[in-house]
Amino acid sequence: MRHLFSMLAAIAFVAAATPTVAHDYRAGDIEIGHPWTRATPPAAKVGGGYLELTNAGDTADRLLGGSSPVAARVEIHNMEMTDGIMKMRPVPEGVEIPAGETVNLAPGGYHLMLLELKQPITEGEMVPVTLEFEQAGAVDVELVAGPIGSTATGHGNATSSSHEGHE
Ligand SMILES: [Cu+2]
Repeated sequence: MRHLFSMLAAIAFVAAATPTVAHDYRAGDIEIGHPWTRATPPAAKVGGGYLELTNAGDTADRLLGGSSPVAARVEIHNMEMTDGIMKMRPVPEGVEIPAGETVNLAPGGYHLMLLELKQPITEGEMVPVTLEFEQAGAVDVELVAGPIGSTATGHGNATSSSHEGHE
C-alpha cells in the first residue's frame, strides 16, 4: 500500500514538472525532445530555451545556434561555476552532440538564450525557433512556455544580473 502511494506521488510529481504534453522533432539523425522556455516578466529582454538533443546517427553533430522571430538574436550559453559564482557565458562554437549520445540543454547548464525579445513570453505560448545543426541542417521547433515561476531553477536571482549584462 505504501509502495502504491509513493508511486502515485511520483506520477503526480512528474505531471507537475511537465505541465504540457511532451513534443518532439527530428532533423536528420538528431532527435529534439520537448523544447521549452519560460514566461518572462513584462520588462524582460531575454528568455531561455531548453531541450534534449539525441544523436541517433554514427557521426558527431553540433548545435551551432539558431534564430527566432520573437528575438533579435539566439545564442548558445553555458552556466559555469567560477569562484563559487554561477556565471553564464556565450558558447559561439556551439554544443557537440556525440554519436549515440544525448545532450541536455537545461537550466543550470547549456541553454539557448533569446536576446532582445520583441515582446514578453507568455505562459502557454509556443515560441518558434529555428535550430541550426552542422550536419543535420536547420529545423524549426516550438518552445512551449512554462510558468514564470519556474525561473527559480535556472536563470534565477543569482544570474539575472549577468543576463542584463548581455544587452
Ligand atoms: Cu543565458
